[in-house]
Amino acid sequence: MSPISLTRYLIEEQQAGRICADLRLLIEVVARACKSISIAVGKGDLGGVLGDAGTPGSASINVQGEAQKKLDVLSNEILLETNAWGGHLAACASEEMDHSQPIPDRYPKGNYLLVFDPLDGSSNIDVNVTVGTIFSVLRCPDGVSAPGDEHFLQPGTAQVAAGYAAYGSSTLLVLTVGHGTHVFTLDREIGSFILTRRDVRIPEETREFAANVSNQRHWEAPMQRYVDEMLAGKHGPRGKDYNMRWVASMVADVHRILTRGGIFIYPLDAKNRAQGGKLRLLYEANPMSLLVEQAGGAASTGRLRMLEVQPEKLHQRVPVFLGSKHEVEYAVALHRAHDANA
Ligand code: P6P
Repeated sequence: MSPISLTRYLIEEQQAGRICADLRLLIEVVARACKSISIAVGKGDLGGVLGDAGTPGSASINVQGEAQKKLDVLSNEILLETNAWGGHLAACASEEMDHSQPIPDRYPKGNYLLVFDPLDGSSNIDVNVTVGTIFSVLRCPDGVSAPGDEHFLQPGTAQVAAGYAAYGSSTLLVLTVGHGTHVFTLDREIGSFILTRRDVRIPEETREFAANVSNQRHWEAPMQRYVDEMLAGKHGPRGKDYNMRWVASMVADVHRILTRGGIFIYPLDAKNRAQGGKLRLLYEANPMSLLVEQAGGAASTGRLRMLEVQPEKLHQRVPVFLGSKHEVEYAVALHRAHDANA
């Protein structure tokens, strides 16, 4: 059978009545932007786009308080420009922008909101480690012609599509429109994303965890216990040896989990407690959680199903536990037991 391109997959989803033409167009445009970002990332030093944005001695700092990389800024610009004129969006929001940005009045507006992390894991760019783009699609509320930040504050269950592009040894687009999670690989010779894994399933059990364990002393007690138990191996309470991986690029860690199972944890810790966590809800945790749930996994803040969190701020941060269902359930149970005895 001839390869199925992203375009053909989306047309078949539209013909099956699972998505509309506007959403199909929006996803195609985001995929096109990701191809452009992949080319920019792939040039590395030759493209003059590595290193920090801003000028020597005057770094460019984003709303997160993080030093922006040149590729953060470039990726954000690519996503905004590519999505401006198509007529399928009402507004965009980004990790790299303080506030959401309406589609310019000179262009037609659509019924969707797009929120993204244009280049997640960008601290890894200068050391040539996989980075990615994470995106989430929401409906613009009916009757809202000039959406603002408050219209993006929808729970993860409201997402109509979510995905990421991974700029690694190959460039991948991993996508859900609410009917399974699917992997597309960029064929650079024809410039198309080709369906390479349909309906990914995450094993319910795992022996692999992803955590920045250097933060363990700052975690809440149940999470310190959780990781200690795994480190104790087969002679410990869990009765099995675990492996650990931490790329410090969520896209890379989540893709490994979608591919072979595992659990990704970024617990609340003393350093980030005031902000509510490290990872952002709207454009990291929610899209990744929808992809993981659509692949048979689970995603939680440790105390609440991630997709049911009601956002209160555009750049809200949350603790994240996602991946193999039974492993996430165990971590959640430790939180519940801790809270019950508090
Ligand atoms: P740490 C990247 O900055 C990011 O937002 C995620 O991609 C990644 O999982 C996490 O932060 C890494 O955090 O504290 O280990 O650098």
